[in-house]
Amino acid sequence: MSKPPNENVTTYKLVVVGDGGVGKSALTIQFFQKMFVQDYDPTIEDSYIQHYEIDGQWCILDVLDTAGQEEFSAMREQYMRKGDGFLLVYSVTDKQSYENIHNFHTQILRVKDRDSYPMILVANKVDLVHQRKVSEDQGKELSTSLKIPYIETSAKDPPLNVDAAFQEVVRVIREQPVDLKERRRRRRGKRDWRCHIL
Ligand SMILES: Nc1nc2c(ncn2[C@@H]2O[C@H](COP(=O)(O)OP(=O)(O)OP(=O)(O)O)[C@@H](O)[C@H]2O)c(=O)[nH]1
Ligand SMILES: [Mg+2]
Repeated sequence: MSKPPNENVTTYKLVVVGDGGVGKSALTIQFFQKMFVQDYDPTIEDSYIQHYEIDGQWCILDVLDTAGQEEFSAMREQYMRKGDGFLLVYSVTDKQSYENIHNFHTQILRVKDRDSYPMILVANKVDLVHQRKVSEDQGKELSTSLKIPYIETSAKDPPLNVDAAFQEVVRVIREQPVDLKERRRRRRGKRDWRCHIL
């Protein structure tokens, strides 16, 4: 990997959403800190920022790890408004978390007032093969109906597709046409949430 450039680079605000316990924090921490968090400590809101090179282009990834627990759902609209791209995460061991993906998807489109928005569908915990309740076919079926890419991940060591999931959502954002105002905002890298500087 080459050195991060000194000049301004584009900032992408990524938001990790999904039900409580599906592994949003485990995926985010595996991506940023290269370690697996075994314990479940429900998140209120955490954020991480780091220079990152994707497809030979440097950017700043500003990732918000959100609360899945229902009691914090009032915060959703606010972070949805600020995200440039979303990882919609469910656990393959939890059918309800798969069914709830529709709600997150619909709410993001409503908040953004758009017919489509950069998102990917993340099927996590695929290492738990014996506890699996949602098949790969069901995952792909959902991703096709939502018209977003599908990826299977495991945040557990050795991780599977964790870096690939974050990279993929950036690719989807980069493929979108962006208006000039939005491009300037991303270049300024204005932050709206508190972060852990790594
Ligand atoms: N086996 C396995 N366990 C995982 C994986 N991802 C997360 N876990 C475990 O699942 C539990 C919940 O993970 P978290 O990352 O805290 O879940 P979360 O989605 O952040 O939950 P909230 O913060 O409440 O929304 C923890 O005990 C993790 O260790 C995975 O890919 N495989
Ligand atoms: Mg969490």
